[in-house]
Amino acid sequence: MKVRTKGSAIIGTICMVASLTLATAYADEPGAPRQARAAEVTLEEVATARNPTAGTAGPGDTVWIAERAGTVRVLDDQGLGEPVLDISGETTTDGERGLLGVTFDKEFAHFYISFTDREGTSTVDEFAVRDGRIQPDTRRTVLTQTQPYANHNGGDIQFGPDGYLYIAFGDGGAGGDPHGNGQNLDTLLGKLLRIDPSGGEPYAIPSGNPFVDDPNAKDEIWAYGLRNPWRFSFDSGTGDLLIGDVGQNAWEEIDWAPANSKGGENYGWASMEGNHPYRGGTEPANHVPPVHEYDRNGLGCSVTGGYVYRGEAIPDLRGQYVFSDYCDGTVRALRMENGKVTGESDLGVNAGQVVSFVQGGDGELYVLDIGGGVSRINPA
Ligand SMILES: [Ca+2]
Repeated sequence: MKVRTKGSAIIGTICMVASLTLATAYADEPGAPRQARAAEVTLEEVATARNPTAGTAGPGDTVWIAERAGTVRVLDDQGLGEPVLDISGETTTDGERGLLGVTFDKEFAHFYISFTDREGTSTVDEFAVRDGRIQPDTRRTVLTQTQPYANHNGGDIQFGPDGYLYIAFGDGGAGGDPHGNGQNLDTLLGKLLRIDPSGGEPYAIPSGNPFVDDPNAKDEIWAYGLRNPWRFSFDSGTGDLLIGDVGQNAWEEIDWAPANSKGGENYGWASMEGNHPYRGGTEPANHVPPVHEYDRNGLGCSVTGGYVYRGEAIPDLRGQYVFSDYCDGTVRALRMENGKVTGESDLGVNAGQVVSFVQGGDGELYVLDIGGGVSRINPA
């Protein structure tokens, strides 16, 4: 899913082999420095899906899993059920396309899907939900965005603690942001959006959005300067925002904003890649640098943002941001205090080609391998 503009499968294989080699070397050197484990965990594969891409907590302690080709299936204690939604005739799986995001509103009254349609146009649709079931005849399109290329669609959708719907779009694709979308406030590409789907038809703009008074900027924009914010989340404990923004060739990054942010953050792309000027770019004066970055020389080549763990089962992990990488599925954790990373560790488990995390209603985390695995992170 991270699929860059070049042979990603090969990159992924190389990354995976390199990391296995590193892990082995580590084990053979008792004197080598070792990062303290954030917590002792194991992965339990609880289901196998068909190319799962995203998921969300559903009503009644269920977890709803989106499959890339266009189906949604519900995971409960009986396992993964038959599809409850099937839009496979309306999407494609070329490039980085497909069904890319799903979420409920806070009351489980509406279900939202984010996908690329048969023309590659990013589309967010809404369904009413009654008694835990999608009502197909209530479907409506909330927002669309045409895409110039097949990659960097972003597509994650999440409701914030403010009750508004946030939508992440990548820069439109190709490589190096050829149209300058990241820094252009007159496009929704390369942005995190904030809209109110229940406040108008097809949606309302929250009055506090940062650019509503700027005639040269799209009112939907919450934050900008993003390349491919494939996965983002809100800390269910603090309300802070965390974004995993996939890098171009050198730096993978995690961006952060506090719960009391007024929006308008410029995360730098394509002037910056992580903390580094990109292609001779100049750092924007208002650049908000990542709270964490990593290069391509170690673990991975395409960050997959996750969640701050707020579950009960793994007390040592509470308050840490759990994330991974598509090319090296080592599950990692960041300790954070007031927006600063104070520690980084790996959790000693590898979840494969990690395309997404899902936070269950109980706060426990699941990790999705695009190859099929749906695993829960359990205490060891
Ligand atoms: Ca950035």
